[in-house]
Amino acid sequence: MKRVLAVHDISGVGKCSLTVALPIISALGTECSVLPTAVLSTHTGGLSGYTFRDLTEDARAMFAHWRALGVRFDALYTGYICSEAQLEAVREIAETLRADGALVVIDPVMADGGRLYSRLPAGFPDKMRGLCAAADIITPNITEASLLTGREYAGEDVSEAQAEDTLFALRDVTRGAAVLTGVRRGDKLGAGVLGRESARAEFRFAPAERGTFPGAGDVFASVLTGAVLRGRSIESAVADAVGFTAECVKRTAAAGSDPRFGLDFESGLAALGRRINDIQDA
Ligand code: PXL
Repeated sequence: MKRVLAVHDISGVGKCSLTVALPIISALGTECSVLPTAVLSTHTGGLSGYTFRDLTEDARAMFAHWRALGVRFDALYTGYICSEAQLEAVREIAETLRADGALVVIDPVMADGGRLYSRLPAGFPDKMRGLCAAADIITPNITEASLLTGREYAGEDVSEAQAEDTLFALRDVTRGAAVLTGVRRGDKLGAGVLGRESARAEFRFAPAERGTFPGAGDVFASVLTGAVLRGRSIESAVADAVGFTAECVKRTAAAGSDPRFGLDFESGLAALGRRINDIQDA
């Protein structure tokens, strides 16, 4: 079985980060080891009064212990990182694992809706660009893409042509493939992907719901990572991730639950696991 090292926070309530990555990657048949970046009572998106324990000091020591034990990782998958010092430690870990031949997936979680997440310092996007340079796959949303490429943020409504331009600019930020999330087409929402050697971007869309859904980006990137590790092409994995995330959003909206507390991904997990695992067996 392959093993991925997931580097995200634990938000105790409000399904995102590790509470999403662990079950999804496990359901897709890959061992998910974790390096928690911070422990919070809830995520910081639209919920106030959360507790926050920064685990920056633990990152290097945890990784050093695993090296001493001879633990091997087939992939690194990073998300919410909470300080510039932690970004630097994670960048070193990414370089080390990459030299070992691991797949490096960087979700540059730092901003949405045109704004940097609260608590993150102004210099964060520049340093995040350094981490993306070590990636095989990066998965920014439109705001994060503008921060990484230095292109102006002009709102969430981007044409496919603009999204393709952005994907080409993003590919200069990484050594790998670029995936852009949150791309709209009419009343649909999806993602674009530009493979390392591709001459053209490809897009996948699914019906969208109104409103914002914290944690949706983590669901998307976790499915993408799990699917690629099971041997799916990046384009197929993007299609899997768009389809699954849209189903979760639809269920959550239909249930009328408060979206700040996360997506109903659990109800779809068994079917997702069967689909990806069956394709492997076929
Ligand atoms: O889902 C992204 C995310 C992850 N972790 C924390 C967050 C957010 C988004 O707000 O606050 C702690």
